[in-house]
Amino acid sequence: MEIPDMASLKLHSRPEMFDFEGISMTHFFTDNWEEVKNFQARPDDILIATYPKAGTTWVSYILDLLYFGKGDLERQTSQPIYERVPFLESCFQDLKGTEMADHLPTSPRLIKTHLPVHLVPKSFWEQNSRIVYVGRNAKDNAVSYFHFDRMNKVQPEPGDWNNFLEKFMKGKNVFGPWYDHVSGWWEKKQTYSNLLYLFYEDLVEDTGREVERLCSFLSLSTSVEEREKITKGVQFDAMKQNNMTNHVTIPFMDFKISPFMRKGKVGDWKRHFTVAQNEEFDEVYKQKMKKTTVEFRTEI
Ligand code: PPS
Repeated sequence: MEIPDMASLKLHSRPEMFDFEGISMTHFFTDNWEEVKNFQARPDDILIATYPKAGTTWVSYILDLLYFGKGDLERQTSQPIYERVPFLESCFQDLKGTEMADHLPTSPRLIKTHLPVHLVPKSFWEQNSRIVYVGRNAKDNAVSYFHFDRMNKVQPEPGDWNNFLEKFMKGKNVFGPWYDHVSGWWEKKQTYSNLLYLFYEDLVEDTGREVERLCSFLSLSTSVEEREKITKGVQFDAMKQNNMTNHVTIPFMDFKISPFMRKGKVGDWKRHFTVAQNEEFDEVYKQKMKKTTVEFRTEI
């Protein structure tokens, strides 16, 4: 079977959002739902799970380099990261994440998902696959998601910043409420030992330390030199310059509006939130997060 090329896709109209299994979704992530639900995970699969804009691409690239960075130059220079690490539930015309994953020649397979924990295909749990979750503080996550929805023509119109923030606080974004996502996965970690929960803020603070943490979780004996090389290669500026990781090849993203590799910072929210917005956000946050023990840093 021939997998279509992302660059050939013609998708120009913004989708509607609707309720699906308790969260807001667009058809791009539900059209292939039977295949997603019945996806056959393997014991050596590594699932990279995140709320959108929490550092998916960053951790995908780190894992790709850890496993396949040595030797396969062709992979590193001509295969975009979204092909190396398929987006499980995505269905852009004939380009389906499940089929891309099924056709991956590599072992382990690295697979990306934005699904909340309760919607993850059950075979991942049955196979005891390893999962790396990345969480990012709500304020920076919201800002990043806002700019993404502005530039990505297959996302719903974000409206203006105030409008978007109201929607975010109500949990009406694609893939549902941030609050439930980060806390649902956090609860899962208490009972499922093959889950590593990383924080975007920790990655920014000390990427090398987090790469080491990943190696230890995955039982990889990557040398110090190799880890240092990888840590350098995955810094924001390097990934922004790298056409295999900066998403320039995706035709429905308008980089004139905002680049995919936008800021890569902790605390950029301060340039977006007004004092009033911040106060309201903190109030809502307290309510929504009162039952969970997961904690985020909004500055480092
Ligand atoms: S997506 O579309 O959901 O897969 O996006 P995702 O990759 O999860 O998140 C994109 C944001 O992550 C930032 N990013 C990085 N920050 C720091 N260092 C590195 N290396 C890095 N790589 C990606 C990216 O810039 C987006 O955040 P913002 O705040 O918009 O810049």
